[in-house]
Amino acid sequence: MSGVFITFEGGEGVGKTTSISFFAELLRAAQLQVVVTREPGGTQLGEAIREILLQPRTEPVAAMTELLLMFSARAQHLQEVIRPALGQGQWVLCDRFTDASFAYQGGGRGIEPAVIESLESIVQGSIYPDVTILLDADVATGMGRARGRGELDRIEQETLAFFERVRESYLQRAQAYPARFKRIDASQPLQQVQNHLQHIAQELIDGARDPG
Ligand code: T5A
Repeated sequence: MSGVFITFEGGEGVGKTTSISFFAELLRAAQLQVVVTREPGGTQLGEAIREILLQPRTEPVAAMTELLLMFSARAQHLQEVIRPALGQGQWVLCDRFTDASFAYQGGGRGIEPAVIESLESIVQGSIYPDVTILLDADVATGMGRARGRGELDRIEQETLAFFERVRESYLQRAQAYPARFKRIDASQPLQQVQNHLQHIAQELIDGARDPG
């Protein structure tokens, strides 16, 4: 694997989609080959699973069902998109990955981290993100932005306490893996978030050009 795998994480409405397209443009301007993708989704099958997962439903969805659907979509995504792109030396920018499973299904729904770690190892093999950009904002700020976009999906309809647990899990993971995580205060104005992203992109571009 010679490419670079970068994931963007954070709670609802923190600005991942906005940030990922800005970041992709910075890398493309440096003549790098970039693939932008997302989870759940990124393949035809994965997008179909995404719809099942996010559509509001009358029946309660079991936490384990939710987790397994996330990993089903991920298995397809790894096989069809992520592994081949990394193998060709491309930079893969992914809007959410397995840290989201630890935060939402682990922290949010209460599934034991060891269960998620087992699936992570079975599904991903040796593929782990090189860098994870955590856009962190207080829950009210993120949910306010998410609400501004219209109707809330099934997961967005969860309680504030759920999203507080999600945020806490992300922050704990950032602490546990300080070399991989880069935390950005996403409650700042967009220009400041983008300045920080620019700094991170430049460091990565310089590192790739001069690995020694
Ligand atoms: N999920 C996912 C799991 O539970 N487990 C898993 O394993 C995985 C992979 C879908 C859901 O799936 C769950 C988590 C999610 O609930 P999603 O669609 O990626 O995942 O999640 P969302 O958080 O809903 O993504 P969004 O696209 O809705 O939000 P973004 O991308 O974080 O925010 P964005 O960029 O669309 O910005 C929202 C608004 O805020 C503005 C933007 O212009 C936009 O209008 N904005 C700012 N405004 C002011 N200041 C800033 N700094 C701003 N940044 C953005």
